[in-house]
Amino acid sequence: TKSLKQTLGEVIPAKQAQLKKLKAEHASKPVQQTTVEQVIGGMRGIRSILWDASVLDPNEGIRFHGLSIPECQDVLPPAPGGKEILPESMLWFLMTGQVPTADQTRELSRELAERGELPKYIEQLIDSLPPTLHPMTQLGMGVAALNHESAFQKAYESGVKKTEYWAYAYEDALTLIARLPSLSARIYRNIYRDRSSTPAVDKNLDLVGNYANMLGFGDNKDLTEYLRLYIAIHGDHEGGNASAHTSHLVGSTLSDPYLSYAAALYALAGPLHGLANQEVLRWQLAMQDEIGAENITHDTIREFLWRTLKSGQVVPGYGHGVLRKSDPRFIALQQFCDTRPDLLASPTIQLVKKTFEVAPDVLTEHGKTKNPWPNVDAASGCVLYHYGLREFKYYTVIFGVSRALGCLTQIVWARALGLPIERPKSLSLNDIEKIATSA
Ligand code: NMX
Ligand code: MLT
Repeated sequence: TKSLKQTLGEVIPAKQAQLKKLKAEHASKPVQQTTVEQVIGGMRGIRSILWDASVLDPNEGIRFHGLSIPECQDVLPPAPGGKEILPESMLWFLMTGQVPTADQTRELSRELAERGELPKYIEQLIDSLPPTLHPMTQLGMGVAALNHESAFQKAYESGVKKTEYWAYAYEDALTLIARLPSLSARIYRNIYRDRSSTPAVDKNLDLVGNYANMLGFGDNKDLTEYLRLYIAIHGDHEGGNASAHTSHLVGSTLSDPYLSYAAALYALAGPLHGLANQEVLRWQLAMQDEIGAENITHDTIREFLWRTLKSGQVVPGYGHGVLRKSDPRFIALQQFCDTRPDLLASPTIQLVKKTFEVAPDVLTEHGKTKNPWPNVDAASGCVLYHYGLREFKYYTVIFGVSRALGCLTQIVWARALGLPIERPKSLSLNDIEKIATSA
């Protein structure tokens, strides 16, 4: 069977030809007109990034190479004996646009496991950090330091031709994805558990099988399946979200994939982006404490929501920069719960469900957010919490393991397509005023 790298090598020329034709025949065609509101409003809706593997529709949510989440669940191979999408099969699909066979997926799992051990100096670096340092700060540091072995950086220094960059970016992408579980598990063990008993990477396990094992939850098959699903469907969310957009920008300077993804992780660590899954749990537990588990009703939740909003805070897990309906990732994670009686009986999961029954109305009445519906973070943490992974400051690290799939895929493609350094034009406030009033 063909490897991922061989398959990728075969699909690259057609995309290169498509890009060349676009450049030659349509370079000056306008894509849209930019408004003042977009320039001063976080660039919302400006179409300006080439990102091939996924597109976000405001109403339908994410599609990966044209497939919705349920369609991916139908065709992308799970683990032997499992049901949920393996992140390896999602990675293959994102990279190539082709659905891998079960054998190809297993080969990729093996390749990742073979690359998965951490170099000693990374272990020493992570072990030297204070346990009070946020797990996301530690993750970014570890990822950046892994560039000590960057194949891309070495190739650049040795004068490799631009047309070959993608192959070295690919090597870094695969090694980084392979090492994220051991790096992330080491951070978890150092901060919250005993690291001395961390198992080594098992060459016969898939990426998440190893991750769950190293975290200390390998015996929990349901949690392992949940992590597979979570990591696969969080893997990419088109190119405009803050972490994807950051990795694309930093990668465009020919900074190597490790440094580019470290930068992305620090965007993910903001509470309006990936840190929201930590915030949702903190907020839901504060709600439970304040109201008292026995007094949770739609009315008491409604009052708590209003208190949050009136104190000027956002309701974490709700709203979105693009989505205008419930996030299909939220729905997929809820469906995972719906098939398991233990999850349905969990007080935290019930609280999340009950909050969902009230929050959209409250947010609509509040009248500020353009989208009163839940995003993925509203659901992702409560299942981890139920299964005993209760240290919610760690949750964004799992998001960080996942988002590498999409960000690193696009770094490889950006090099394959020879995309230039990004350098948009900025405007001063006076410039914008002049443009606005002269029209
Ligand atoms: N609770 C309260 N207010 C909100 C919320 C919310 N959940 N969402 C948006 N708003 C406010 C927003 O702060 C803004 O207020 P102001 O005019 O005072 O600045 C107003 O509504 C308009 O915002 P929108 O245009 O609807 O949203 P925007 O595109 O600017 O921001 C988010 C999108 C996701 C940053 C925003 O909805 C939010 O802060 N949500 C809560 C945090 C969250 O769940 N983030 C996770 C996103 C998903 N992820 O994984 O990254
Ligand atoms: C994401 O997954 O990146 C978030 O939903 C945020 C976004 O798409 O803007």
